[in-house]
Amino acid sequence: MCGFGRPGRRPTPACRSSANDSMTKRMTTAQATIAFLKNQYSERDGKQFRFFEGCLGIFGHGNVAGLGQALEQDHDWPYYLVRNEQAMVHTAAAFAKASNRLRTLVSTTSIGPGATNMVTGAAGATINRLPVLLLPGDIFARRNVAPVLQQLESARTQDISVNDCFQPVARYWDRIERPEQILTAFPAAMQVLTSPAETGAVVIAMPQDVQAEAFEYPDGFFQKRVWVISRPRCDSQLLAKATEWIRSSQKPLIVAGGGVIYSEATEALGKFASATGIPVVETQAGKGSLPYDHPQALGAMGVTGTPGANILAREADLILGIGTRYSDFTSASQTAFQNPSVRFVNVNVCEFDAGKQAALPLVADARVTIEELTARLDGFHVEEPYAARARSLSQEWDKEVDRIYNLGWGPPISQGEVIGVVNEVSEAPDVVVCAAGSMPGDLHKLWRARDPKGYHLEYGYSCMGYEIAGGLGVKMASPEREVYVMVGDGSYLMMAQEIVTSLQEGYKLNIVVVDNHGFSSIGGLSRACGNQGMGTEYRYRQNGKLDGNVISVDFVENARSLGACAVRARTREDLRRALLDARRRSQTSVVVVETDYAKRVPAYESWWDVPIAEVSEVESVAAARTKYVEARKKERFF
Ligand SMILES: Cc1ncc(C[n+]2csc(CCOP(=O)(O)OP(=O)(O)O)c2C)c(N)n1
Ligand SMILES: [Mg+2]
Repeated sequence: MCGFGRPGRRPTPACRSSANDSMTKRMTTAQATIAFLKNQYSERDGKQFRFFEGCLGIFGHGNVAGLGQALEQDHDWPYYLVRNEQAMVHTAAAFAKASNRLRTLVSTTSIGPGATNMVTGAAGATINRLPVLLLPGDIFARRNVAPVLQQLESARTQDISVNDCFQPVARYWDRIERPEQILTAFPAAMQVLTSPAETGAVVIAMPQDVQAEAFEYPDGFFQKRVWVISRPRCDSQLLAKATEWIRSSQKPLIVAGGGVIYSEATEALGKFASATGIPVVETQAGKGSLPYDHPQALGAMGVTGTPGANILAREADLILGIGTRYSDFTSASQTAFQNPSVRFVNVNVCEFDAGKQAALPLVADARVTIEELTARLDGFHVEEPYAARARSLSQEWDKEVDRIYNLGWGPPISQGEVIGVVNEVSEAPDVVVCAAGSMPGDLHKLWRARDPKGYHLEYGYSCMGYEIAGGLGVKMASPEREVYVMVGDGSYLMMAQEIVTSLQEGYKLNIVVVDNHGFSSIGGLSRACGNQGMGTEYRYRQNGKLDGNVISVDFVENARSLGACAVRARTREDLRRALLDARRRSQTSVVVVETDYAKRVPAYESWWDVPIAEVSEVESVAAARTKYVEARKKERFF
């Protein structure tokens, strides 16, 4: 392969074939990048997918003449112009999540601010274990014209740019200083992106000059390559031991995480739970693992969990954690599992997660392991009193959801009722999307999931602004489903601009803006910590304080100005009607509903560690501290 190992960067045009006779093609780094990416495929269970369905981007001088040129001359690979680089990464991550990580989108930016705008999105993707490929432009490798526009200068080194900010939030990070480096960088990137255990944000910084440089690339680089996503099986001795542990348990409980859904193990889990009678609770990422009315389903667990799930977790003597990272919201800051002799068995493709909670680690794919456990546990069933207890807790919860859905509060109505109306108007295959504020907790508890892909919460990073951008990614991945984006007024004000992209591309979203004039979530938290909610409501400054009149933002006019169809709903009936109208429409629609800031869904049988000031002259803070110190005593080490 001509050009390899040569000190010079430009092979001679005559050099067309290598010693083993493979042909080469003279292309720019950017052209070769696009040609490579288009030909990558994933495969699982015999089904193949084009791994990169297209490229999202915003051009600037750092990519327009390189990647921009390559994308423009290529007509059979979609390019999507978006409005904000952070949003673009959320869109790509949501697309990947909705596709069970079998497909994703590429993101290209200019250098400088365009690039660093993606850092938040990259962190979100990595934390949520979602594959996204980011190609930020970078400063000249040639260096002679430095400092270029938007370059970070350093007196210490010339080998630095703002793209180094991506290092801690990327699962693979690289910078292409010579055109031939992509021959090794991109295959390595693909390896990480398609590994269920390793995946996350992959960042390949592309210096502006190198993007435009040409090289004799070997044809082999552009041939179709299929990355098989396997279903690894675990060590058989550990599996035998896990079986023994489960058989000898009195109160086993399954914690279903995102891995159950990504592995498409939901059906297998349903059968396993039916056969063994073991109750199932779900994390945010795992919600939808079972339909809400499955006999063994106890719904959400942890800080935002249902009473039944949290009571059973507290008492369980064996936790079978499948595809979960055990975030503090799941473990209730390590207070969830109080049985002194509780043991953990973790099924996880990722060794790092499998070992958490001092568990017996079954490092393996969720689906095949559930199937193997089902076979090995043949004849095992939890005892009837335990099964009956789980059943009755589940029935009680169902009544509580009905109560909250039909509260008859206001107007302004309660957030629980808004969730009820959206749940009732939406159909089984539809998707609800949310990320930050008070809604994720309420949705986790209250949403009646009917389809494994129907509940899309970004709660690893809980990033305000993910909602609309993420909704767009979900719709791009599943255009046949109606997508319901639930967004708080705070999140909407942070990032609503992808409404324009949704209209541009004809990807219809149903957006519900829940307007409570501020941060109901953080306001509630502030008060729970003994404070008075300073800085958590949108109010005018008055006498030096932010406690004047409510700032009313006209979200209807705002959404209309972006081109969406928008209406206001005051009552539950208004909301239902508006959502039914939106369903019939083909273009993005926004329904704005005012809710009562203070009418919250309670927490049930759980706790979250948010440290309270150890010393304070404020009585309520001191009181909160006393309670906090007491509650912390329940935190356990495993
Ligand atoms: C990017 C980002 N900044 C800050 C936060 C911290 N935070 C979590 S919820 C929240 C308020 C959200 O307000 P809104 O969207 O109106 O939802 P509400 O709390 O009213 O339900 C804030 C500031 C965050 N999660 N993400
Ligand atoms: Mg709000």
